[in-house]
Amino acid sequence: MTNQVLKAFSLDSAPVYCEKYGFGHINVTYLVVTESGRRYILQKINNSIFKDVPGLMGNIAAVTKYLRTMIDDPRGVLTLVPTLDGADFLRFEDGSYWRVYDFVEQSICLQAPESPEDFYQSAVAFGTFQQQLKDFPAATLCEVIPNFHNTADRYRIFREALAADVCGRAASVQEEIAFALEREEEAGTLVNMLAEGKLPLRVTHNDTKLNNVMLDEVTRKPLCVIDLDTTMPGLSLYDYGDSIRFGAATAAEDEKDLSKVEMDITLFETYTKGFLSACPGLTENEREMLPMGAKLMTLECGVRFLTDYLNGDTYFRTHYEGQNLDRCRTQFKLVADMEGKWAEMKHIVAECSK
Ligand code: ADP
Ligand code: GN1
Ligand code: MG
Repeated sequence: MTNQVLKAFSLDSAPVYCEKYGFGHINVTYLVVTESGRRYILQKINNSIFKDVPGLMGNIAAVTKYLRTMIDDPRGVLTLVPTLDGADFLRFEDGSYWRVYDFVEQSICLQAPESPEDFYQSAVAFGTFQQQLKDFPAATLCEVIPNFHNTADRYRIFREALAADVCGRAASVQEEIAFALEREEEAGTLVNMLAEGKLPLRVTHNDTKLNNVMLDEVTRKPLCVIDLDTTMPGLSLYDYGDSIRFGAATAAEDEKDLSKVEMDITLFETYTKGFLSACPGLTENEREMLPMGAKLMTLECGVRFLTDYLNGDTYFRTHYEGQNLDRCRTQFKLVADMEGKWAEMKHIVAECSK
């Protein structure tokens, strides 16, 4: 099918290679190589998760066009390859949605930092992304997934899954359920502050995993931020927090041996420095809430993995039975670890804010 799909796009020459690529949990990504040797990324957009694909693609087209005016290196922003009809995406005859990007060449994409400097540079990348979009007209973006990082609402959905228990899995995960419920009261902290006008609404990426940033393979400095599907109005703390959740962890998101899973406080400090240096305009409240951003994004992600486990693994792509439960457990271990390091996290943020 990908052959048929590729025919609809304005590639430089005929495709000679097309294979699955990368480690995303949501879309299906392919690496495409054409006769000339040029490389592209083809993606089948997950339209059961993203209900409004034209709206989503409108966001990506607008944001990438805006960012392009601010950069010199063409690799500094994702470049959509149009269809032969000049559209930004294709709706294929079977109802599936597809898009093509130029491959970001001479780049690296990491699943875990290979050095603190790599992690620092990813912080600079996400901080810069937010800084560059500070005057972007946020109201023109559609809310791709409503309440995406509304942690309180994620709990509501979790409670529904728990009550339905469609797979009969709840009984076997009582410990995880209790862990989540013990922290439910905190879930509304950031959304409440937003509602009270104590935190500003910004244009944010909302999925700031380390593998959503490309670094130059030679300089290891940031090239661009990718995976723009969830770019929409949000809180700076979502972007900061999700990066800590994923990149400051000492083990993979689905590590089974929880003794290996910690939040590395040195990496926490490294990221905080990089993010604040690239994004100096954060308000005092935003800076003060950075540790809470890290904790709530991690807790929320754990709750989402647990919800998906209860629902029978219908949202996140899994490669083995129980992977979502493993993912949930690493997130909860990280939350517990952050709670133990809370005073230190606060201290680091205060020092980096001086
Ligand atoms: P998902 O939403 O499923 O995570 P991504 O857009 O993050 O999908 O793509 C998955 C992976 O494909 C990325 O982590 C990265 O390794 C690779 N990738 C995506 N876009 C590009 C690109 N334009 N150039 C090079 N690699 C890319
Ligand atoms: C998904 O698309 P990907 O794999 O970068 C998810 C994020 C989660 C992440 C957990 C649209 O991100 O919200 O934090 O998995 N994206 C969506 O690894 O739900
Ligand atoms: Mg991704």
